[in-house]
Amino acid sequence: MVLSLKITDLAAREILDCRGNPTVQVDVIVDNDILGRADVPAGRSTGANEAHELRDGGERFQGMGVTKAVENVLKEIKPAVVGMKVTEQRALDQRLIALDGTPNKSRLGANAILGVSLAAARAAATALKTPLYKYVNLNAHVLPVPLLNYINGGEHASNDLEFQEFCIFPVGAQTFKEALEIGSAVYEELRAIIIDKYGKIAANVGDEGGFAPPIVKVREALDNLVLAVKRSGFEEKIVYGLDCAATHIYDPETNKYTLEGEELSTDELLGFYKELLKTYPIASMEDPFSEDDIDGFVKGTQELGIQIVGDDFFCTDPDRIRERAKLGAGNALLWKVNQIGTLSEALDAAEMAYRNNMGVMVSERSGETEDPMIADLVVGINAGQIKTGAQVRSERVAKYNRLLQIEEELGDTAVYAGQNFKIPF
Ligand code: 2PG
Ligand code: MG
Repeated sequence: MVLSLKITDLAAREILDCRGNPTVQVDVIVDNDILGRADVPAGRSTGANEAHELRDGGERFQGMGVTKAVENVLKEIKPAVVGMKVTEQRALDQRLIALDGTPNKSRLGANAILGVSLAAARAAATALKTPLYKYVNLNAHVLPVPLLNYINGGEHASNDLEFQEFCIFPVGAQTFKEALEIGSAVYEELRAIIIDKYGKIAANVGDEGGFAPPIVKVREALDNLVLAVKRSGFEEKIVYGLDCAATHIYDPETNKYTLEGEELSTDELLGFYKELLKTYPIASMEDPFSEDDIDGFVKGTQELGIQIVGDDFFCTDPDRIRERAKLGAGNALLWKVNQIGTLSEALDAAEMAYRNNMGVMVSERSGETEDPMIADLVVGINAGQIKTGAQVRSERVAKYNRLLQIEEELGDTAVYAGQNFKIPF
């Protein structure tokens, strides 16, 4: 049968994410029987400039319901896209953007729009009998270094640790598979250390599967991680990464950051980072300053000499990346599809980053489902780095397992980014 590749139907429903909050799932149907399905992730430590996530409000699910977004898919988006060719991703995304008509997708909801955009890509790949990563890019071949988030703080945990994520990068592994094996060894050493020091109740985990012990000091968290790495025997193969998520420790009224009981200026916080780098082999810091602290990002990028990743700072927005990269603010993009709201805009953001000599780290949101979409996307854009939490919660494992499949599928053509995570080729 010759396929028309036209969208013939759309379905959408409210499902739950890993925190038990509702989120949107969309089905795009092509030629009446080919299904592409995608789930929309949700953040908790969100930036002010993210595309708008439409929530119902009211009492149901503490206001977090997404029935309005689902209804928008069914009543407004469906009639506008049925009949379009599913392989015309850009035209489809542009139609969604125009239909919404607002700068931040607040009318229909970025969650409604992104669900359709991602499900369409998956339906197209399925229709063409191509793995999604290859549909995105016929030259897809880079397996990312996983940034394994083993100690959780900030808005992702119920402890008083201000920085959000303390991660290891197994850059010395030869393959993605080996990186996960190394990660697992470190994780189990860390569990033993945490139980030993803080008691077994402290080995409970945060939103992304990292431990969330009752630690306040950044150095104490890092010391535990370093000790676990030493005990694992993989010291030579590991460097460290932080997500400081500094937007959330910044007070715009005083223009200060709150850290470990002190109020710090941008320069004082920079000084704190410089001291940290003297002790720990940290290779990457995400949002070391607040989302609009351009001065902090410029100085950090110049003076710290490591990868400085912008999450809230860039919001996966090609325009913000262009403007801020010009100033030398940050040298890597945290790439989150739902910050911008369509796949093609997210692809533009990655390209904008590459053209400005920046690295790209693909990221999950703290609210995820079992949908492994970003595993295909990280390989599809040859990003070289993925941040998707610890390999002990199913919504995270889904991504890692998909990457294991992709590595096997790519066989000899697969390249593990390793030390070259910022520029993998
Ligand atoms: C972050 C993300 C993902 P959230 O800050 O990088 O780890 O958190 O999805 O809650 O914004
Ligand atoms: Mg972040």
